[in-house]
Amino acid sequence: MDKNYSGYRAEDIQILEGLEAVRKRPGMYIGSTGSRGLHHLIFEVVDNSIDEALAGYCDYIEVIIHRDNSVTIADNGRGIPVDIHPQVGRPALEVVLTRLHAGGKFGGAQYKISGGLHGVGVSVVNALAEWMEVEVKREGYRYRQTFARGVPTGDLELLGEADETGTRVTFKPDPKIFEEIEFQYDVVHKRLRELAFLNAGVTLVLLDLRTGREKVYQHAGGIRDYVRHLNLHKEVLPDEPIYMEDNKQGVSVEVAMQYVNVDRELILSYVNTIHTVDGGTHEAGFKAALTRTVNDYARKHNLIKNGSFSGEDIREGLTAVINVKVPEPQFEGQTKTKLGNSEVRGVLDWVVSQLLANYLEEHPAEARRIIQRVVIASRAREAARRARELTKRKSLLEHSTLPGKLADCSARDPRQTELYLVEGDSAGGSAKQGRDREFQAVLPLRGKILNAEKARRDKLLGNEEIRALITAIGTGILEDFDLDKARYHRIVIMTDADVDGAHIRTLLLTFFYRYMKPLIDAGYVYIAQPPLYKLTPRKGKKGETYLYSDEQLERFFREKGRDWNIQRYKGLGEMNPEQLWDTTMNPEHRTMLRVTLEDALAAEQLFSTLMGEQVEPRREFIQNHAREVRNLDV
Ligand code: 0RA
Repeated sequence: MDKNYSGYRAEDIQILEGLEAVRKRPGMYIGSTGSRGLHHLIFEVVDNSIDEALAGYCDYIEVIIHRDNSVTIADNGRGIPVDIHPQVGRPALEVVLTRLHAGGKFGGAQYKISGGLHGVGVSVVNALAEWMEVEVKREGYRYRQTFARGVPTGDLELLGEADETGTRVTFKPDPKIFEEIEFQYDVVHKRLRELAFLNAGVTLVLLDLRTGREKVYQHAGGIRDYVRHLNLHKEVLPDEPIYMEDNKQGVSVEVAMQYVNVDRELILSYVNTIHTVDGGTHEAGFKAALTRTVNDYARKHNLIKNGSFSGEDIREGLTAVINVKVPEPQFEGQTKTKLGNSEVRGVLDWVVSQLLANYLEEHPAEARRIIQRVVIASRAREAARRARELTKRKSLLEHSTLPGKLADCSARDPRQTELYLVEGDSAGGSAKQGRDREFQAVLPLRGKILNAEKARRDKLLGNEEIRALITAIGTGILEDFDLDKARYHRIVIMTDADVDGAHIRTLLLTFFYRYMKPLIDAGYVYIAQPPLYKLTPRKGKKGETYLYSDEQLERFFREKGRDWNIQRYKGLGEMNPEQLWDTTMNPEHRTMLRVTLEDALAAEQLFSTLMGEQVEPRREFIQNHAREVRNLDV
């Protein structure tokens, strides 16, 4: 292995320093050494394959998670070049894999995925991998080179002939760098599905050899399919999403939109396949054009009497996906998820104004129904405003006393405090006893909390559990929502690992999504991770172990043998207060999942399916999930 390597030159020392920097401060390159950073390794390589697709050379990408948590990413792109790099005097592949930012220098793709944490280059992945193997098929031949922690363990080898082209990267994350090296199927699944929506015509495949799960993602309809997917099982308007596509000033623009019969607005925007969570100039341009164009149309056809519709009224119930490709994106904000390029605002404004006006003129029936929907939204908002003024805001949302069931904490700085939402009074009791009263508050919630789908605002606010929840959190809801009034910056949903627990979690997430969405955007909502198993040694030794997933259990037995008694926790109530503290609430030992907008959205969609007005999908769902839904009491 090492003996094949031809030794150092001045060049190599510089390279090592580069990759050494990556290993010393990995967070600077991939954000973190936790689960996010770990998964970023896969996505970084996949982004390179997507770049090949954007350049028009690749339509198939496969991700394989192996049993040892190594991963293969294979594509049918052009393959990483292997010719000798003129300045460096080494094969281009080796240069790309061992030098920071070397990838971009080779040109090719017009819209290289770069910015934020993306586009740091495969060399960063190589530096953070215990080992890596890269295989390339190109210009009739097959090549291979291997690396360990970013350093070549041999020269580029010629393996034989090849008809096709492509790149296959396999690597194992370095346990010396990452806190955990277990990839999560769900995280990879979500990103690949998203990429398939954003890149119509590219087939992505996920194969998890640890479980045998396999999934193929392919969406000929692109972001139109994305919008259909987001609106699944809801009443939609128009029947087919409105689709706009154009290219101006080197910026490619794609927008799909459709209304649903739910109050919320959902705009997902992407720049070079990166989800711009905080929006930016592309979203601003889209919104400006949408408001102006709908108002212009309504005026021209006498559908509005006087004044104009507000942007909020026009966007109520709207689902839109914006997908732009920008040659040199500038990302702003703390999380680098806001597009800054000012020229993009004008491009979106122009494209959407033109194409949406065309659509409305060519589809008068649909246009009329959309305006009708906007009129209703605008009347409802006006009525709600008057009602609020009438009651002089003396309502429950202000100055009301904290609910009696809330066991509050003593600290008052919301940045330090957390609120546990616990299912049932018995688990609530354990949590109250087990918590740290200084900064942890507990609010027990009863089983059937609410039906946020059918219950509209007034009824919802009449529900006692919901009122307790709203007052405890302190922010108010909907247009009265004020993030600064949040009494806790961590709101933790803690439910049993069974069907009822999943049900309550879905209900709560749906509620947060629809009525307190900024709370999710701010990253304040979490899901507690209580253990599934407790293991105690059989032979009177002490030391118990808690395990949090079936995979962990399987691995534990592989590594530590079977000499343990297993207790499967059916509910939080089975844990005494100390155990609950040790395993689930103590910040030093616990893991919590931070809820993303996507998680909340998925919950809301599940909820729509189960509780929505469309009967057929609900029946289908319940038939397909008969076992899990058996206990569901909705
Ligand atoms: C450098 C230059 C070119 C392609 C790539 C790298 C490349 C990297 C990866 C990583 C995974 N899959 C990949 N596919 C390609 C341009 C190649 C050319 O101009 O022919």
